[in-house]
Amino acid sequence: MFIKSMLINKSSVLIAALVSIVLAGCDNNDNHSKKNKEGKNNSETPTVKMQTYEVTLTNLTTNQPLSPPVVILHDDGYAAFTEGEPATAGLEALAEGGVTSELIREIQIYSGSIDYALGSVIQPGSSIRLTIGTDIKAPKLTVASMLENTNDAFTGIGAYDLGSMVSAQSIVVNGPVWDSGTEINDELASTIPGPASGGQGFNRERLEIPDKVTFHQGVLTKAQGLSQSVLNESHRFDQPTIRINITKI
Ligand SMILES: [Ca+2]
Ligand SMILES: [Ca+2]
Repeated sequence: MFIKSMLINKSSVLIAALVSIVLAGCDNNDNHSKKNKEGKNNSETPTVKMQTYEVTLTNLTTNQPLSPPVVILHDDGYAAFTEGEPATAGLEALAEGGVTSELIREIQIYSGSIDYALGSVIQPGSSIRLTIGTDIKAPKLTVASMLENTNDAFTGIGAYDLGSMVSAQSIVVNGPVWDSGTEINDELASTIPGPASGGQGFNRERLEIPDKVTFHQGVLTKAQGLSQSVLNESHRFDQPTIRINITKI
């Protein structure tokens, strides 16, 4: 099952985060990781951050649960993904199976300044709110989450500049859908990991040509003539698919 495979693949950091979600009994959760310039990981040391942001994520789709989102505040040197470029191993795992551990590992080895928070699954029509702090004066915001009833689609935003925000200001940003370019959109029961099928998610051996991140063209489904598809009309989506409300505290 999708959730089961996610748990198996999570790092201890993520498992701890999931446990804290259960214990807290709510959908809000924080999970910070700060790197200093020497690349040392200070994630286990609670510190007071210079500035804090509340990020509320809303799933705008009809029947596409969004996998646990990774919310990242970072400096100019980091990019979780770049349109037109091949996906990183971390993005591939997230986009194909909702697996966050590899992307978090990439964050933790990044040598610049970076902080992240990890959310829980966002069901269609639902929202979650995360709080994330940073010492970066003019941070960029990246959000990434898989559309679970797809082969390798993910939504979010990449390196959105928060540098001009002032305290108590709120903004809204809508996120499109990208195809990670790491798996063919065959929509087979065996390759769709979400509740639509429970097939296999992440598979490094399953490739797509061209191997690059592009805007997603949408799922076809049986109704659109793809007879092998396990998806139906409810799994189709329009852009945008995620609404991101950002408040600087
Ligand atoms: Ca694809
Ligand atoms: Ca793959």
